[in-house]
Amino acid sequence: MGQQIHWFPGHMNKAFNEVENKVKLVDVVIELLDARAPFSSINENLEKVIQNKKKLIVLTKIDLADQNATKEWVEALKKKYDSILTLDLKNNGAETILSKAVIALGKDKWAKEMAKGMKPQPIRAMIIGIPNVGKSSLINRIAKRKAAGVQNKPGFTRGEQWIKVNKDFLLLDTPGILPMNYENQKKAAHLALIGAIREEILPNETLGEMLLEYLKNQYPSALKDRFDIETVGDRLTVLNQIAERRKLVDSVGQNDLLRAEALLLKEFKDGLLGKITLEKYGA
Ligand SMILES: Nc1nc2c(ncn2[C@@H]2O[C@H](COP(=O)(O)OP(=O)(O)OP(=O)(O)O)[C@@H](O)[C@H]2O)c(=O)[nH]1
Ligand SMILES: [Mg+2]
Repeated sequence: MGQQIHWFPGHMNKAFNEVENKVKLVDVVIELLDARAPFSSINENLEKVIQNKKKLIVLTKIDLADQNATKEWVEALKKKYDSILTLDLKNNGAETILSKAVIALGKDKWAKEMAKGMKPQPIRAMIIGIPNVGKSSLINRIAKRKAAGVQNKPGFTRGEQWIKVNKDFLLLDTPGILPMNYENQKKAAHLALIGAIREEILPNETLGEMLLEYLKNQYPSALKDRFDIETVGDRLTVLNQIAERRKLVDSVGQNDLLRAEALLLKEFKDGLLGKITLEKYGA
């Protein structure tokens, strides 16, 4: 393929430094990972920065992911991180579940405070994650009907707004956006397929090829169910079939394969091809 992935060290460092600074303010870091590509959405570089913080991993968009694959990811991630949750933001219980997990991770801090004769202080947490992973959705969900920030109390950095989730749990109201893993093309492609990379760092042709190859091997019925394609042939054959089924015709009356490919990618991203996970644990 040979495409070069553009790398912007300046931007990356700036985004990373911002997260690094904010992490200093909290006890618990909540990192969101897209359940369709957990491996590519995790930022390994951050591990060094947050060594002494508790880490809670939340798999998001589980409604779009393959349930069995998600279960396997949860089991695997449990071994590596302090706590793992899957959150369905359409479910009312999300706030309570998150709160319980955060407070459980803060118990050590409380023990230390009490040992020093202090009154246990609320656990402070922040949400981090790559673009489009659901950070704002989760914060909005939690912030709903909550009192305004508590920034006027001593000990809080000016300009930082905290959402008082309950008496034991304060959440920083702005998430940390993590730079993405561009270090290899496969990860970048997965991030583009799930919509975490907006710029066209990889051409649709490359993404279409990868997606079709993956579906053929892992989810052969997805194209049948959506586009009535019985056997998955090569990319151009499939694109022609999609163009025909959806009546996508270009200005000279030919099947419009560019639009067919864009449509395929969009429908995958929107979950219309079914519940599909691009990365299986251990695969
Ligand atoms: N299907 C589904 N969509 C979700 C879920 N959570 C968030 N979304 C959608 O994903 C998109 C991105 O969500 P945001 O909450 O804006 O993500 P973000 O991490 O704040 O994104 P940036 O601010 O761009 O970094 C929105 O269209 C949400 O509606 C989920 O659990 N399932
Ligand atoms: Mg956001």
